[in-house]
Amino acid sequence: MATKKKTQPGNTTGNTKVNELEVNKEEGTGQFLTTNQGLRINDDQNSLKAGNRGPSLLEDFILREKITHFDHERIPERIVHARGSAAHGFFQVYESMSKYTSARFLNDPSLKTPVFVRFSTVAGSRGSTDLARDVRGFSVKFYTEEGNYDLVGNNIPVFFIQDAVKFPDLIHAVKPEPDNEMPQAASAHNTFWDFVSVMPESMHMIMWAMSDRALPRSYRMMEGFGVHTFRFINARGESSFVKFHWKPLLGVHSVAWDEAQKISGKDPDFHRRDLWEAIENGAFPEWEFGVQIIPEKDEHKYDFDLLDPTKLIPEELVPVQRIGKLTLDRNPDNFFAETEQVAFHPGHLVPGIDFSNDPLLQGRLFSYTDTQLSRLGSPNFHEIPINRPIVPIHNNQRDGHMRQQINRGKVSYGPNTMANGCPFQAKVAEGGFVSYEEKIEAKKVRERSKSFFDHFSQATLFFNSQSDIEKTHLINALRFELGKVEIEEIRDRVVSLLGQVDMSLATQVADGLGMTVKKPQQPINRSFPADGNPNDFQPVKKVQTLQKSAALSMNNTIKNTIKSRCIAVLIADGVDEEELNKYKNALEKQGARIKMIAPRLGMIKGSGKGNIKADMSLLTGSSVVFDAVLVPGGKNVNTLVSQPEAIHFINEAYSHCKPIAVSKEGIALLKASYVLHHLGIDEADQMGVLIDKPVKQFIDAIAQHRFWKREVNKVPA
Ligand code: HDE
Repeated sequence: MATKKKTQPGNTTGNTKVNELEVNKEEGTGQFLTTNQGLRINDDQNSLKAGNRGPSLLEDFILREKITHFDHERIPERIVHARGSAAHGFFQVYESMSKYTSARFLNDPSLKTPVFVRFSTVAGSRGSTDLARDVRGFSVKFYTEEGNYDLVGNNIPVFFIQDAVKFPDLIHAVKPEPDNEMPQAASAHNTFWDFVSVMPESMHMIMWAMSDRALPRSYRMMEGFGVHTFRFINARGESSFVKFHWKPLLGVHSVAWDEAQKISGKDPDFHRRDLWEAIENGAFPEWEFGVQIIPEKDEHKYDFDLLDPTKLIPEELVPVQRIGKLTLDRNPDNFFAETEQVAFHPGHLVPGIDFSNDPLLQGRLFSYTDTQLSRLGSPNFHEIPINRPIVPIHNNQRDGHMRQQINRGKVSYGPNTMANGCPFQAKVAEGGFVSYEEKIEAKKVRERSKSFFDHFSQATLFFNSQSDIEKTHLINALRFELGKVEIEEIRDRVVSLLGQVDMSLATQVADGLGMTVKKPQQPINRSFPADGNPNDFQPVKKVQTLQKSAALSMNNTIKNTIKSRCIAVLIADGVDEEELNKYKNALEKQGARIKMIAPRLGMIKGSGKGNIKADMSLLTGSSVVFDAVLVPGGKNVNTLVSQPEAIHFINEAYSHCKPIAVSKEGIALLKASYVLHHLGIDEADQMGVLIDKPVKQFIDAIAQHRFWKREVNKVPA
């Protein structure tokens, strides 16, 4: 049946050519403009006035409705994780995990569970850059047939603190300083490092946060972790401990720190755009869901405490089983309605999953409902479409701000007889949730278990597991961050804490700061109760049984794909079309995205008869937002050599260790740049600079992501 073309009342855009597909996506297509009461509006251009030059009338209910709504458009941003981006998708388990958990979405491989996933930074406000050195949030809402399950994790498997009571302090310390609201989205300032310097439990997380993990290339290329130990419970009520992981199928990759800072200026939406565009282009991001399962009887087997969120379980001790896959395949329709209003909560559980007694997790269980009440403004936040479960809700909760559900009948209490006892409780066999019956015999105390006191061993394990380049990046990050700290005593304390992790690390950081590593001040740990004896609260360092863990280094990640990588092609009039097309076709076949960058926008003349459209000019396109650069041959090279921006493009790509491929003629651009002053032609190949080489070699180089070894000779940024 032929579809009837919709008319567009009131479309007065005249000669603007509107893309029909986009128009059809718009909610108001073919509809009249109305008030929120459904009244059709006749004039949205003029307010009601006493005469066309007279005062506006209070009676203009249309004006008042519109302005009132506008005045209330903003809601408080999240106190942490304010800056975020999200997408829809689905999750499917590979094989039934019923041996360990009764959670239905983990039992049935034929089930496709819808998900909504939000990634975020922690410290910055909503409008801050995506490229801050920061932990990234990785929150997954599973809309399961048994209700919503939220896994609200991070891209780093441990946390700064062990007890929820310290969270407001940590966040106050890292957020902009309260007198002058500076710096935005940055931990490089006095208050953060002051806190760290007297909280040795943060040392393990500091190692991660100062590593390149805190500078992801893309949300699609970072791992996710549940952080806390949780419980799986099977149908027989048996429990095992479990740690959750997300493993990206594109590998784990990062950008360089200098690059991150520049991207923050060139494109502060870099991660948001990357996620959005990948999904729009059909390059759907994928992660495998991993679990480390620890039998209940092994609770005390390790030299760290499973309940301590500053510790991970090395994969050498408990391997990660990959049990399912997450795919993100749809962008939100509306940022506010979905990404902003989504309300995650570690306490949104389904039968088969339960909490451990991790004191950080326990505190979170209070915080997330409380924060939604303040942010979304009503206990009915579960009725916002993005938060609604896919199963019906029946209970005796009623009313409140913005209630959507229209409950029928007289009965809003239980037990009752007037509604035959409905809604009634579900037996376990009917999907009723029961908490795990953990035996607890304890005194009521404010105390921390001594098993939480080793603050350094895993920090050392992390440092030892890094490649040389990763160690250098980490050291430089600490030099940068502490270099921004103005109070010398704070630097002294942090550097001496680093000495507890690794003396070579501390010495190198100290060298960069022009200081020496001092002996730790006593007490190292300043967080002890008023009546406590400081000596009882000092960290201990156990003898490390494991020297290295391969999974902790990004150097060991997957490097076998160029899918969705962005390649800049520098062109100008006279570019060799044949060569250009050969590269373009081969790269696109592997899933890469090509952007043509020319001295100006518009059509660029090829060496033959064709014209090539420039996607960006040297003014709008910057090397820092690309993964690799290609300079095809032809007369274009002469023009490029005369353009300082083109030379800068190559220099930056080189100093950020990106693969560069040039044609025989393109070598002139390398000569005009810094590259061939730093690199001998004979070593260029191994350093990811390919001169007149087959396209296959370029593809392999892009899959390597970066040639960090270039940095060994200290390349200027
Ligand atoms: Fe959160 N955290 N958090 N957190 N958190 C919030 O909840 C909180 C912690 C995490 O994309 C808030 O809805 C406390 C660890 C993510 O919407 C708030 C403590 C981990 C997100 C809150 C922690 C996280 C949040 C702010 C210490 C990693 C973003 C807005 C006890 C496992 C969720 C909101 C999203 C958000 C409190 C510690 C992850 C204030 C009190 C550890 C990914 O409720």
